[in-house]
Amino acid sequence: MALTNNPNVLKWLDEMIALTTPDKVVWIDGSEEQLKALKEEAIATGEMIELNQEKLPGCLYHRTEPNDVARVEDRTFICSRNKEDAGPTNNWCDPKEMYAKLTPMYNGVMKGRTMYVIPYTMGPIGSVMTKVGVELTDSIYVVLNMDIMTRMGTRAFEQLGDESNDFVRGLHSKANVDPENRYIVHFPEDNAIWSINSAYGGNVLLGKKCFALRIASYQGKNEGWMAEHMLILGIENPQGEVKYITAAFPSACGKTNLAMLIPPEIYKEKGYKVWTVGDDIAWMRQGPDGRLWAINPENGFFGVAPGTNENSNFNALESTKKNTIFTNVAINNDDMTVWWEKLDKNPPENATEWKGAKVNGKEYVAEGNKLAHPNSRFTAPAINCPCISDKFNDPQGVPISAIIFGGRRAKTAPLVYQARDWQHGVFVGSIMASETTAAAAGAVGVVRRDPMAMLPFCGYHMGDYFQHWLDMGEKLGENAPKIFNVNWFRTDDEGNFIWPGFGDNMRVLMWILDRCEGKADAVETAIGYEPKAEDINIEGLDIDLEVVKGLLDVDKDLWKEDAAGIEEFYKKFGDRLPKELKAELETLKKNLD
Ligand code: GTP
Ligand code: SPV
Ligand code: MN
Repeated sequence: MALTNNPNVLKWLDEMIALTTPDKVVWIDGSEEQLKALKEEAIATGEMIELNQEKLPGCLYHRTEPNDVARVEDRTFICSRNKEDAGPTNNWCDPKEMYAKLTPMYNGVMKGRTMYVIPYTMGPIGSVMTKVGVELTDSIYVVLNMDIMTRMGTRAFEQLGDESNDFVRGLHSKANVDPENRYIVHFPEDNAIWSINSAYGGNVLLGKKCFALRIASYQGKNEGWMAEHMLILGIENPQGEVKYITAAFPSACGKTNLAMLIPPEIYKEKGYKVWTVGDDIAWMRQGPDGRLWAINPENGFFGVAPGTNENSNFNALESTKKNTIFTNVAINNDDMTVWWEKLDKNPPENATEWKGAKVNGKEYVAEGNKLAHPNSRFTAPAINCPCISDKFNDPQGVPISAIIFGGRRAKTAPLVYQARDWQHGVFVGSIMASETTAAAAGAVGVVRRDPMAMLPFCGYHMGDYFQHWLDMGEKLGENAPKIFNVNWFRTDDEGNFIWPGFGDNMRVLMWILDRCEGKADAVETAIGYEPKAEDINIEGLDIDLEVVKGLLDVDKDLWKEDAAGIEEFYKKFGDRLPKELKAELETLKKNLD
């Protein structure tokens, strides 16, 4: 039984059924009974493993192919009609050519399988910011993840209505999970996403990176709003006032952790609290009051498991205690619970590592192996999070006071600095660089430019994207959030992180908020405003003022090297690089002399 009368949905669905020829088509209404039956089926076929239902109620385990454990940037395409519209940072192919190449691969691909029709929204039901997607997939794992990550089911068709054509068409088949024929393809002008031969997270949960960033960034440019790779958090002061901040860090660089941080004792005892609105994606637009407002389009967290523990991210760990799907972590066979690196110091002896081999976990780890894949993840419902914001489902979203950029830099970038104004802030975001992580296939630890943490996610020409940022600043005027840059990852000569990070990052956020309220001083440096070292509160930490001074140090030689790298990077954008950014680069070079 069709769940909608919308002719645009029905016509497209008919075409996709004719192409992929599934044995059966199942409409996902989102009901408890339907989800329960799907879980049982996935457990029966071995696609999912049931975990200890006393210790981890409602939790399931899933393992992907070893060649299919992360996003694949070299197989991700933006197929705009004009090559220039995809820009120099995206893989491009002519849409006609790409459809012609993929169509035979989808031809009959669901024969012998069931097609699940998943209606979902990105954003709270009823918000003017919310958008609808429909994903067709042959994977129960996708259905169960989409249930956690989005608002899924009949209510999404209600949001769409019977006439609208404004929905993103997602077609996914795991096919044979063949890495040589894996494609993650976006057709921004058709509102369409085709994903094939993967069964992993960001490649197949099409509401997330594919829609909510790549397609949505393109829509945002055309419609005057922004789709960003940003967490959203609220900081409540002892008077009960909450200020909201967004932060863009590249994949596996600390968004989930910052979004859920637990304030250090010195702030907790005064009554400060942190509330999570989102941990990965923010959609932002100017509100009726002129300020910038943000919603989190997602409904759950697809978070990095390794490194998550009671001390580093208590709230994330708590979020995974029920109704969570674990992907590519290790299993403790004694009690069917899960384990990953740094969860605790006791790898299970009777373990199954992420590829599925039974091992003695203690010995295995002692020999230098990893029990969980470095990009293993949990999919946890946002409502599980102890510090979820009461504005999480608010259709208005939250007003943003500050925007933070940041990456993983062993050197060069200081602990924190503030942009002189919005235009300079856009420059600061555009020159972001970060060491690559396991979140994408390929080398790890290589510094690359990743503007606004959007390099793998911007669905159009990045020069136009910079211009869109400048235009938004123009529109926001005096109401524009203040822009900052942070770096938690500076290392000493032995390669150890100098800054304690995690909850202690609150100390930096407090300076940022004070700056927004005109309550803190700053020193002007070649790269922007920095705090006076004594204005970063280090009470209760075992680092001293000298260490903070070191973390704030701007090494002009390193920055000159960086400026040369930026100049090289900017050349890619040709005449689509806004002249304002070129001017900012000249100012930086002058300041460094
Ligand atoms: P995506 O989900 O891939 O977009 O990543 P994310 O930005 O949400 O990253 P996440 O918060 O999951 O952090 C990734 C890794 O960085 C984890 O292993 C964390 O333990 C580690 N990490 C996070 N914050 C800090 C920090 O302040 N300092 C240090 N040293 N490590 C951190
Ligand atoms: C990221 O890589 O930035 C993620 C995980 O948040 S994925 O959904 O796989 O893209
Ligand atoms: Mn991400």
